[in-house]
Amino acid sequence: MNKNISIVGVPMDLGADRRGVDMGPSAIRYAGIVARLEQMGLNIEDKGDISVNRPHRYMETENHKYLDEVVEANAQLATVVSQIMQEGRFPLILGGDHSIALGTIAGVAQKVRDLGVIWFDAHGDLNTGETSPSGNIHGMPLAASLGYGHERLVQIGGYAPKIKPENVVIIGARSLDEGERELIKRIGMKVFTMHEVDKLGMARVMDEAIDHVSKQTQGVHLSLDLDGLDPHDAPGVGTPVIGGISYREGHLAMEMLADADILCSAEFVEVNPILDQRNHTAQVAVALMSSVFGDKLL
Ligand code: B3U
Ligand code: MN
Ligand code: MN
Repeated sequence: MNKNISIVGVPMDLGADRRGVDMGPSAIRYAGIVARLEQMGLNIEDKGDISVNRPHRYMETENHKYLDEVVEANAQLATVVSQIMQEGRFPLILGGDHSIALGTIAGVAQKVRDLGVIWFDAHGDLNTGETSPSGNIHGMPLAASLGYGHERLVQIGGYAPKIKPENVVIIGARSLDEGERELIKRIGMKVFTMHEVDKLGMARVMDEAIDHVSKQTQGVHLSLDLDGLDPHDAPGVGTPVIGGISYREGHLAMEMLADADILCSAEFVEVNPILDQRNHTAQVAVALMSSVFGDKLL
């Protein structure tokens, strides 16, 4: 496990078209992420936040809200993330809405050819401009990283595609749009919906998921959307969906990832302190991060 971690915040909410999630990085820092990881003996560098340009009026391009701004911020993020990788450090990215996965993955995949991805989410984030019911880019980053969608999203970082469908798993899905289901079937992607989590249990799901993403890859990126968890445990998210992963299952998943020692990068997204209860969701994010970096109960 890489003990040198570089934190980057991305105060982005334009991909969700809802205020508040831009304050996610502050909420997670306030919940004590740096001190917690330092207590575990890790070397932490906090690089501060990427600057996100806020337009003064609503903008939409072909069913993509705030396309220019989302592309701009993600191009910046990709550069920062690839520099961190180049220095041999582990990028830990704090969101911000899930559109920031575009930049994180663009930066990581530049350095790790054949990158695996574990995507915890209630949603698929596999929409394109054609299939999106909302025009919100936070519902599109996984599709664009696989090479589907608007050319400007697909080409962030200057190359495409970043990842192959056979190296990706989604865990916790329970709200997939019609176009997303079609894409999943067409490209044969592995999805552990809540049905599989209920039926097999999180331990078996994680065994299978880890096996799946690490077979033909040199490193694995963890993209964790807090709305993958149940809204009881993570209420501070913009699009909560009932019936999600419990706090305990989330911890088990993170601990199994730490034991497998396969991660090269991670991001924790969609924490919205405005919708939260006394910063609880940010505290949950910090607890999950400590588990994924190897915090042990004993
Ligand atoms: N699939 C819907 C809803 C959604 C996606 N991601 C979030 N919500 N957080 C969409 O708008 O693409
Ligand atoms: Mn998401
Ligand atoms: Mn989601």
